[in-house]
Amino acid sequence: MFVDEARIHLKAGDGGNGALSFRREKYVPRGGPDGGDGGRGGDIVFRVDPGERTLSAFRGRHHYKAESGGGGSGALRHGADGEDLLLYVPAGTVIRREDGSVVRDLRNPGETVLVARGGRGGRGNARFTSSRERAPRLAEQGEPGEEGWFTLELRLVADVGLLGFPNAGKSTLLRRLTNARPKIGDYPFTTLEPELGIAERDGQGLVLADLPGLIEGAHEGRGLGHHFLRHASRCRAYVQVLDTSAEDALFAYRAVREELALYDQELAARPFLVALNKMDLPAAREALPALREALTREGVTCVAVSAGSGEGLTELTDRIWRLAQSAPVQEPLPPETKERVDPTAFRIVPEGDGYRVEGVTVERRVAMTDFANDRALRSLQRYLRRKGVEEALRREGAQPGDTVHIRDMEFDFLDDADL
Ligand SMILES: Nc1nc2c(ncn2[C@@H]2O[C@H](COP(=O)(O)OP(=O)(O)OP(=O)(O)O)[C@@H](O)[C@H]2O)c(=O)[nH]1
Ligand SMILES: [Mg+2]
Repeated sequence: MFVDEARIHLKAGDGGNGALSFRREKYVPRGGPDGGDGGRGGDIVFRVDPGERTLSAFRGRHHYKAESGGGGSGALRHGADGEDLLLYVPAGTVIRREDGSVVRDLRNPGETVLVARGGRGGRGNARFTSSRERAPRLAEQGEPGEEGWFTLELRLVADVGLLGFPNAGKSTLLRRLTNARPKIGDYPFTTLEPELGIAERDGQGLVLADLPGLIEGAHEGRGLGHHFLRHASRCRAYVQVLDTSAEDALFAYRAVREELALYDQELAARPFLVALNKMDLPAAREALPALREALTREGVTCVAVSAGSGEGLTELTDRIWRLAQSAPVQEPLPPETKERVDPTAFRIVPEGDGYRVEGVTVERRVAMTDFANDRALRSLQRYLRRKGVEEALRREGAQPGDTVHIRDMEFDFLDDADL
Protein backbone atom coordinates (compact mmCIF):
# COMPACT_ATOMS: atom_id res chain seq x y z
CA MET A 1 0.00 0.00 0.00
CA PHE A 2 1.21 3.43 -0.89
CA VAL A 3 1.16 5.59 2.22
CA ASP A 4 1.52 9.29 1.63
CA GLU A 5 0.00 10.76 4.77
CA ALA A 6 0.64 10.29 8.45
CA ARG A 7 -0.36 12.00 11.66
CA ILE A 8 2.11 11.54 14.46
CA HIS A 9 2.82 12.72 17.98
CA LEU A 10 6.36 13.75 18.79
CA LYS A 11 7.83 14.09 22.25
CA ALA A 12 11.39 15.23 22.54
CA GLY A 13 13.39 14.05 25.56
CA ASP A 14 13.01 15.80 28.89
CA GLY A 15 16.10 17.25 30.46
CA GLY A 16 17.48 15.24 33.38
CA ASN A 17 17.07 16.55 36.91
CA GLY A 18 19.87 18.43 38.61
CA ALA A 19 21.20 16.76 41.74
CA LEU A 20 21.03 18.04 45.30
CA SER A 21 24.10 16.66 46.98
CA PHE A 22 26.88 17.58 49.40
CA ARG A 23 30.42 16.33 49.50
CA ARG A 24 31.14 13.70 52.09
CA GLU A 25 34.55 14.09 53.57
CA LYS A 26 36.18 12.43 56.49
CA TYR A 27 35.96 14.53 59.64
CA VAL A 28 34.00 17.23 57.78
CA PRO A 29 30.37 17.21 58.92
CA ARG A 30 29.03 18.70 55.73
CA GLY A 31 31.11 19.44 52.67
CA GLY A 32 30.28 21.87 49.89
CA PRO A 33 27.46 21.32 47.42
CA ASP A 34 28.46 18.93 44.65
CA GLY A 35 25.20 18.10 42.82
CA GLY A 36 25.79 17.86 39.06
CA ASP A 37 23.48 19.03 36.27
CA GLY A 38 21.01 16.83 34.45
CA GLY A 39 21.72 15.87 30.83
CA ARG A 40 19.95 17.37 27.81
CA GLY A 41 16.91 15.59 26.41
CA GLY A 42 17.24 14.18 22.89
CA ASP A 43 15.86 16.11 19.89
CA ILE A 44 13.59 14.65 17.24
CA VAL A 45 15.10 15.18 13.82
CA PHE A 46 13.80 14.28 10.36
CA ARG A 47 16.10 13.43 7.48
CA VAL A 48 15.47 12.68 3.82
CA ASP A 49 16.50 9.19 2.85
CA PRO A 50 16.65 8.91 -0.95
CA GLY A 51 15.95 5.17 -0.65
CA GLU A 52 12.61 5.83 1.03
CA ARG A 53 9.65 6.02 -1.39
CA THR A 54 6.63 6.24 0.89
CA LEU A 55 5.61 7.12 4.41
CA SER A 56 4.66 3.53 5.19
CA ALA A 57 7.24 3.46 8.00
CA PHE A 58 4.82 5.69 9.90
CA ARG A 59 1.78 3.50 9.34
CA GLY A 60 0.26 2.11 12.49
CA ARG A 61 2.64 3.92 14.79
CA HIS A 62 1.72 7.33 16.05
CA HIS A 63 3.94 8.08 19.01
CA TYR A 64 7.61 8.90 18.78
CA LYS A 65 9.73 9.80 21.75
CA ALA A 66 13.35 10.81 22.08
CA GLU A 67 15.40 9.74 25.06
CA SER A 68 15.38 11.86 28.20
CA GLY A 69 18.54 13.20 29.77
CA GLY A 70 19.98 11.37 32.76
CA GLY A 71 19.87 12.89 36.24
CA GLY A 72 22.91 14.60 37.69
CA SER A 73 24.52 13.09 40.76
CA GLY A 74 26.98 13.81 43.51
CA ALA A 75 30.67 14.59 43.00
CA LEU A 76 29.58 17.01 40.25
CA ARG A 77 28.68 14.19 37.91
CA HIS A 78 26.50 15.39 35.09
CA GLY A 79 23.72 13.25 33.68
CA ALA A 80 24.14 11.76 30.22
CA ASP A 81 22.47 13.55 27.32
CA GLY A 82 19.48 11.75 25.85
CA GLU A 83 19.97 10.35 22.38
CA ASP A 84 18.37 12.19 19.47
CA LEU A 85 15.69 10.34 17.56
CA LEU A 86 16.33 10.38 13.83
CA LEU A 87 13.34 9.65 11.59
CA TYR A 88 13.74 9.03 7.85
CA VAL A 89 11.28 10.29 5.26
CA PRO A 90 11.19 10.31 1.45
CA ALA A 91 12.08 13.44 -0.53
CA GLY A 92 8.97 15.56 -1.00
CA THR A 93 7.68 15.20 2.55
CA VAL A 94 5.97 18.25 3.99
CA ILE A 95 5.94 18.43 7.79
CA ARG A 96 3.20 20.55 9.31
CA ARG A 97 2.17 21.50 12.81
CA GLU A 98 -1.30 20.86 14.20
CA ASP A 99 -2.44 24.30 12.99
CA GLY A 100 -1.38 23.47 9.43
CA SER A 101 1.67 25.72 9.32
CA VAL A 102 4.67 24.31 7.46
CA VAL A 103 7.67 23.27 9.54
CA ARG A 104 9.61 22.22 6.46
CA ASP A 105 9.14 20.96 2.95
CA LEU A 106 11.96 18.42 2.75
CA ARG A 107 13.25 18.08 -0.77
CA ASN A 108 16.86 17.00 -0.99
CA PRO A 109 18.56 13.75 -0.04
CA GLY A 110 20.21 14.16 3.36
CA GLU A 111 18.30 17.34 4.17
CA THR A 112 17.63 17.49 7.89
CA VAL A 113 15.29 19.43 10.14
CA LEU A 114 14.90 19.56 13.90
CA VAL A 115 11.19 19.33 14.65
CA ALA A 116 10.96 18.86 18.44
CA ARG A 117 13.70 20.17 20.70
CA GLY A 118 14.80 18.30 23.81
CA GLY A 119 14.66 20.04 27.19
CA ARG A 120 17.78 21.32 28.87
CA GLY A 121 19.05 19.58 31.96
CA GLY A 122 18.19 20.99 35.38
CA ARG A 123 21.05 22.64 37.25
CA GLY A 124 22.47 20.81 40.24
CA ASN A 125 22.84 22.54 43.57
CA ALA A 126 26.56 23.17 43.01
CA ARG A 127 25.46 25.84 40.54
CA PHE A 128 23.40 27.73 43.07
CA THR A 129 26.33 28.51 45.35
CA SER A 130 26.86 32.19 45.94
CA SER A 131 28.62 34.39 48.45
CA ARG A 132 25.42 34.51 50.44
CA GLU A 133 24.63 30.88 50.14
CA ARG A 134 27.34 28.32 50.56
CA ALA A 135 25.16 25.28 51.02
CA PRO A 136 22.19 25.67 48.67
CA ARG A 137 19.51 23.08 49.21
CA LEU A 138 18.13 23.77 45.78
CA ALA A 139 18.34 22.05 42.42
CA GLU A 140 16.28 22.30 39.23
CA GLN A 141 14.31 19.58 37.56
CA GLY A 142 14.92 19.05 33.86
CA GLU A 143 13.09 21.15 31.29
CA PRO A 144 10.36 19.18 29.49
CA GLY A 145 11.06 18.39 25.84
CA GLU A 146 8.86 19.95 23.16
CA GLU A 147 5.89 17.87 22.14
CA GLY A 148 2.93 18.05 19.80
CA TRP A 149 1.00 16.53 16.92
CA PHE A 150 2.36 16.86 13.41
CA THR A 151 1.30 15.73 9.98
CA LEU A 152 3.52 14.31 7.29
CA GLU A 153 2.37 14.59 3.73
CA LEU A 154 4.26 13.18 0.79
CA ARG A 155 4.05 15.04 -2.47
CA LEU A 156 6.21 13.31 -4.99
CA VAL A 157 8.65 15.60 -6.69
CA ALA A 158 9.03 14.99 -10.42
CA ASP A 159 10.01 16.99 -13.47
CA VAL A 160 7.20 15.81 -15.67
CA GLY A 161 3.90 14.22 -14.72
CA LEU A 162 1.89 11.95 -17.01
CA LEU A 163 -1.77 12.88 -16.89
CA GLY A 164 -4.80 11.37 -18.50
CA PHE A 165 -7.98 9.36 -18.23
CA PRO A 166 -7.71 5.78 -17.00
CA ASN A 167 -6.48 3.39 -19.70
CA ALA A 168 -4.93 6.14 -21.85
CA GLY A 169 -1.56 4.37 -21.75
CA LYS A 170 0.36 6.43 -19.16
CA SER A 171 1.99 3.46 -17.50
CA THR A 172 2.86 1.90 -20.85
CA LEU A 173 4.55 5.14 -21.78
CA LEU A 174 6.47 5.32 -18.51
CA ARG A 175 7.79 1.81 -19.16
CA ARG A 176 8.91 2.85 -22.61
CA LEU A 177 10.60 6.06 -21.57
CA THR A 178 12.16 5.18 -18.21
CA ASN A 179 13.62 2.45 -16.07
CA ALA A 180 10.33 2.06 -14.15
CA ARG A 181 8.22 -1.09 -14.50
CA PRO A 182 4.67 -0.08 -13.57
CA LYS A 183 1.74 -2.43 -13.91
CA ILE A 184 -0.19 -2.16 -17.16
CA GLY A 185 -3.75 -3.39 -17.56
CA ASP A 186 -6.62 -3.27 -19.96
CA TYR A 187 -8.95 -1.86 -17.34
CA PRO A 188 -9.34 1.55 -15.70
CA PHE A 189 -7.46 2.42 -12.52
CA THR A 190 -4.68 -0.07 -12.97
CA THR A 191 -2.37 2.45 -11.42
CA LEU A 192 -3.44 3.22 -7.88
CA GLU A 193 -0.26 4.83 -6.69
CA PRO A 194 1.98 7.32 -8.37
CA GLU A 195 5.22 5.85 -9.58
CA LEU A 196 8.44 7.55 -10.57
CA GLY A 197 10.79 6.64 -13.38
CA ILE A 198 14.00 8.20 -14.60
CA ALA A 199 14.66 8.92 -18.24
CA GLU A 200 18.36 9.29 -18.98
CA ARG A 201 20.05 11.24 -21.70
CA ASP A 202 23.64 12.42 -22.00
CA GLY A 203 24.27 11.56 -18.38
CA GLN A 204 21.34 13.64 -17.24
CA GLY A 205 18.20 12.33 -15.61
CA LEU A 206 14.63 13.45 -15.93
CA VAL A 207 12.11 12.24 -13.36
CA LEU A 208 8.77 11.23 -14.83
CA ALA A 209 5.75 10.51 -12.66
CA ASP A 210 3.04 8.08 -13.67
CA LEU A 211 -0.07 9.36 -11.95
CA PRO A 212 -3.30 7.47 -11.32
CA GLY A 213 -6.01 7.99 -13.91
CA LEU A 214 -8.04 11.13 -13.63
CA ILE A 215 -11.80 11.41 -14.13
CA GLU A 216 -14.32 14.21 -14.03
CA GLY A 217 -14.93 15.44 -10.51
CA ALA A 218 -11.47 14.42 -9.33
CA HIS A 219 -10.94 17.84 -7.80
CA GLU A 220 -13.88 17.03 -5.52
CA GLY A 221 -12.39 13.68 -4.64
CA ARG A 222 -13.97 11.44 -7.30
CA GLY A 223 -11.95 8.47 -8.47
CA LEU A 224 -8.58 8.81 -6.84
CA GLY A 225 -9.26 12.51 -6.75
CA HIS A 226 -7.18 14.69 -4.56
CA HIS A 227 -4.71 11.95 -4.08
CA PHE A 228 -3.69 12.16 -7.65
CA LEU A 229 -3.86 15.93 -7.85
CA ARG A 230 -1.68 16.46 -4.83
CA HIS A 231 1.15 14.61 -6.52
CA ALA A 232 0.55 16.48 -9.74
CA SER A 233 1.23 19.67 -7.81
CA ARG A 234 4.94 18.92 -7.60
CA CYS A 235 5.54 18.33 -11.31
CA ARG A 236 7.03 21.20 -13.22
CA ALA A 237 5.38 20.20 -16.47
CA TYR A 238 2.91 17.66 -17.79
CA VAL A 239 2.45 15.25 -20.64
CA GLN A 240 -1.21 14.68 -21.17
CA VAL A 241 -1.76 11.24 -22.63
CA LEU A 242 -4.81 10.61 -24.80
CA ASP A 243 -6.25 7.35 -26.07
CA THR A 244 -6.71 8.65 -29.59
CA SER A 245 -8.68 5.56 -30.55
CA ALA A 246 -11.39 6.38 -28.03
CA GLU A 247 -14.46 8.25 -29.22
CA ASP A 248 -14.21 10.82 -26.51
CA ALA A 249 -10.55 11.75 -26.90
CA LEU A 250 -11.14 15.47 -27.20
CA PHE A 251 -13.60 15.38 -24.33
CA ALA A 252 -11.01 13.53 -22.23
CA TYR A 253 -8.47 16.18 -23.09
CA ARG A 254 -10.72 19.02 -21.95
CA ALA A 255 -11.92 17.20 -18.84
CA VAL A 256 -8.37 16.71 -17.58
CA ARG A 257 -7.47 20.35 -18.23
CA GLU A 258 -10.61 21.35 -16.39
CA GLU A 259 -9.88 19.18 -13.36
CA LEU A 260 -6.39 20.60 -13.06
CA ALA A 261 -7.71 24.15 -13.20
CA LEU A 262 -10.47 23.43 -10.68
CA TYR A 263 -7.96 21.93 -8.29
CA ASP A 264 -5.50 24.76 -8.67
CA GLN A 265 -5.38 27.37 -11.41
CA GLU A 266 -1.64 27.49 -11.04
CA LEU A 267 -1.25 23.85 -12.11
CA ALA A 268 -3.23 24.46 -15.28
CA ALA A 269 -0.84 27.27 -16.14
CA ARG A 270 2.23 25.01 -16.13
CA PRO A 271 3.76 23.95 -19.47
CA PHE A 272 2.37 20.79 -21.02
CA LEU A 273 2.14 18.86 -24.25
CA VAL A 274 -0.22 16.20 -25.52
CA ALA A 275 0.77 12.67 -26.50
CA LEU A 276 -1.78 11.31 -28.95
CA ASN A 277 -1.37 7.64 -28.07
CA LYS A 278 -2.35 4.26 -29.56
CA MET A 279 -1.52 5.36 -33.11
CA ASP A 280 -1.11 1.69 -34.07
CA LEU A 281 -4.91 1.33 -33.94
CA PRO A 282 -6.93 2.22 -37.07
CA ALA A 283 -9.49 4.19 -35.05
CA ALA A 284 -6.69 6.38 -33.75
CA ARG A 285 -5.27 7.03 -37.18
CA GLU A 286 -8.72 7.97 -38.35
CA ALA A 287 -9.29 10.42 -35.53
CA LEU A 288 -5.81 11.95 -35.73
CA PRO A 289 -6.26 14.75 -38.32
CA ALA A 290 -9.29 16.31 -36.65
CA LEU A 291 -7.78 16.03 -33.17
CA ARG A 292 -4.48 17.44 -34.24
CA GLU A 293 -6.18 20.35 -35.90
CA ALA A 294 -8.34 21.16 -32.88
CA LEU A 295 -5.38 21.10 -30.50
CA THR A 296 -3.02 23.00 -32.77
CA ARG A 297 -5.63 25.70 -33.16
CA GLU A 298 -5.50 26.15 -29.39
CA GLY A 299 -1.73 26.43 -29.55
CA VAL A 300 -1.17 23.04 -27.92
CA THR A 301 1.86 21.00 -28.94
CA CYS A 302 0.91 17.43 -29.76
CA VAL A 303 2.89 14.38 -30.79
CA ALA A 304 1.38 11.24 -32.32
CA VAL A 305 2.81 8.11 -30.71
CA SER A 306 2.21 4.48 -29.99
CA ALA A 307 3.45 3.43 -26.59
CA GLY A 308 2.65 -0.08 -27.75
CA SER A 309 4.69 -0.19 -30.96
CA GLY A 310 7.22 2.50 -30.10
CA GLU A 311 6.24 4.75 -32.99
CA GLY A 312 6.88 8.45 -32.46
CA LEU A 313 8.67 7.97 -29.15
CA THR A 314 11.95 9.56 -30.27
CA GLU A 315 10.17 12.77 -31.10
CA LEU A 316 8.15 12.62 -27.90
CA THR A 317 11.30 12.16 -25.82
CA ASP A 318 12.86 15.13 -27.53
CA ARG A 319 9.86 17.29 -26.84
CA ILE A 320 9.63 16.18 -23.20
CA TRP A 321 13.25 17.21 -22.59
CA ARG A 322 12.66 20.59 -24.14
CA LEU A 323 9.47 21.02 -22.17
CA ALA A 324 11.26 20.24 -18.91
CA GLN A 325 14.04 22.64 -19.69
CA SER A 326 11.60 25.44 -20.35
CA ALA A 327 9.60 24.82 -17.16
CA PRO A 328 10.47 26.87 -14.11
CA VAL A 329 11.86 25.13 -11.05
CA GLN A 330 9.30 24.49 -8.32
CA GLU A 331 10.47 26.07 -5.10
CA PRO A 332 9.79 24.18 -1.86
CA LEU A 333 7.05 25.54 0.39
CA PRO A 334 8.61 28.17 2.63
CA PRO A 335 8.85 27.23 6.31
CA GLU A 336 6.48 29.18 8.54
CA THR A 337 7.62 30.10 11.99
CA LYS A 338 5.38 29.38 14.89
CA GLU A 339 3.19 32.25 15.87
CA ARG A 340 5.61 34.47 17.75
CA VAL A 341 4.41 34.80 21.28
CA ASP A 342 6.40 36.61 23.94
CA PRO A 343 7.61 33.68 26.06
CA THR A 344 7.48 35.72 29.26
CA ALA A 345 3.86 36.74 28.68
CA PHE A 346 1.19 34.86 30.63
CA ARG A 347 -2.56 34.95 30.97
CA ILE A 348 -5.01 33.96 33.61
CA VAL A 349 -8.18 32.06 32.81
CA PRO A 350 -10.87 30.86 35.20
CA GLU A 351 -10.87 27.10 35.75
CA GLY A 352 -13.16 25.14 38.05
CA ASP A 353 -13.22 26.80 41.41
CA GLY A 354 -10.03 28.72 40.71
CA TYR A 355 -7.70 29.95 38.00
CA ARG A 356 -5.19 28.68 35.49
CA VAL A 357 -1.98 30.51 34.61
CA GLU A 358 -0.76 29.93 31.05
CA GLY A 359 2.56 31.15 29.67
CA VAL A 360 5.69 29.57 28.25
CA THR A 361 8.23 30.79 30.81
CA VAL A 362 5.96 30.46 33.83
CA GLU A 363 5.01 26.91 32.88
CA ARG A 364 8.61 25.95 32.23
CA ARG A 365 9.61 27.35 35.60
CA VAL A 366 6.95 25.25 37.32
CA ALA A 367 7.98 22.14 35.41
CA MET A 368 11.56 22.62 36.59
CA THR A 369 10.61 22.99 40.25
CA ASP A 370 11.05 20.09 42.62
CA PHE A 371 7.92 20.32 44.75
CA ALA A 372 9.31 18.07 47.42
CA ASN A 373 11.89 20.71 48.16
CA ASP A 374 10.83 23.64 50.38
CA ARG A 375 13.63 25.85 49.15
CA ALA A 376 12.65 25.29 45.54
CA LEU A 377 9.02 25.98 46.36
CA ARG A 378 9.85 29.28 48.05
CA SER A 379 12.05 30.24 45.14
CA LEU A 380 9.13 29.57 42.79
CA GLN A 381 6.81 31.69 44.92
CA ARG A 382 9.24 34.57 44.84
CA TYR A 383 9.51 34.17 41.08
CA LEU A 384 5.75 34.29 40.61
CA ARG A 385 5.56 37.40 42.70
CA ARG A 386 8.44 39.11 40.89
CA LYS A 387 6.93 38.39 37.48
CA GLY A 388 3.59 39.87 38.55
CA VAL A 389 1.67 36.58 38.41
CA GLU A 390 0.47 36.97 41.97
CA GLU A 391 -0.65 40.54 41.39
CA ALA A 392 -2.47 39.53 38.20
CA LEU A 393 -4.29 36.74 40.05
CA ARG A 394 -5.39 39.18 42.71
CA ARG A 395 -6.63 41.55 40.02
CA GLU A 396 -8.67 38.73 38.53
CA GLY A 397 -10.31 38.30 41.91
CA ALA A 398 -8.33 35.41 43.40
CA GLN A 399 -8.97 34.99 47.14
CA PRO A 400 -6.74 33.26 49.66
CA GLY A 401 -7.46 29.56 49.49
CA ASP A 402 -8.50 29.56 45.81
CA THR A 403 -6.89 26.93 43.62
CA VAL A 404 -4.33 28.04 41.07
CA HIS A 405 -3.38 25.62 38.27
CA ILE A 406 -0.10 25.83 36.39
CA ARG A 407 0.60 22.90 34.05
CA ASP A 408 -0.31 19.79 35.98
CA MET A 409 0.29 21.39 39.40
CA GLU A 410 -2.23 22.88 41.80
CA PHE A 411 -1.45 25.53 44.39
CA ASP A 412 -3.43 27.34 47.03
CA PHE A 413 -3.47 31.03 46.41
CA LEU A 414 -1.82 32.68 49.42
CA ASP A 415 -1.87 36.30 50.28
CA ASP A 416 1.29 38.29 50.79
CA ALA A 417 1.04 38.05 54.52
CA ASP A 418 1.48 34.28 54.39
CA LEU A 419 4.82 34.38 52.66
N1 LIG B 1 -2.94 -0.75 -29.02
C1 LIG B 1 -2.34 -0.03 -28.06
N2 LIG B 1 -2.64 -0.29 -26.80
C2 LIG B 1 -2.01 0.46 -25.85
C3 LIG B 1 -1.08 1.46 -26.16
N3 LIG B 1 -0.65 2.01 -24.99
C4 LIG B 1 -1.28 1.37 -24.00
N4 LIG B 1 -2.12 0.41 -24.52
C5 LIG B 1 -2.97 -0.50 -23.76
O1 LIG B 1 -3.96 0.23 -23.06
C6 LIG B 1 -4.26 -0.38 -21.81
C7 LIG B 1 -4.03 0.61 -20.70
O2 LIG B 1 -2.66 0.94 -20.60
P1 LIG B 1 -2.01 1.52 -19.29
O3 LIG B 1 -0.62 1.93 -19.63
O4 LIG B 1 -2.20 0.59 -18.15
O5 LIG B 1 -2.94 2.79 -19.09
P2 LIG B 1 -2.93 3.87 -17.92
O6 LIG B 1 -3.17 5.18 -18.53
O7 LIG B 1 -1.72 3.71 -17.10
O8 LIG B 1 -4.24 3.44 -17.12
P3 LIG B 1 -4.58 3.62 -15.55
O9 LIG B 1 -3.41 3.19 -14.78
O10 LIG B 1 -5.75 2.75 -15.36
O11 LIG B 1 -4.91 5.06 -15.38
C8 LIG B 1 -3.35 -1.60 -21.72
O12 LIG B 1 -4.06 -2.72 -22.13
C9 LIG B 1 -2.22 -1.28 -22.70
O13 LIG B 1 -1.63 -2.41 -23.24
C10 LIG B 1 -0.78 1.68 -27.54
O14 LIG B 1 -0.01 2.56 -27.93
N5 LIG B 1 -1.46 0.94 -28.44
MG1 LIG C 1 -1.46 3.22 -15.21
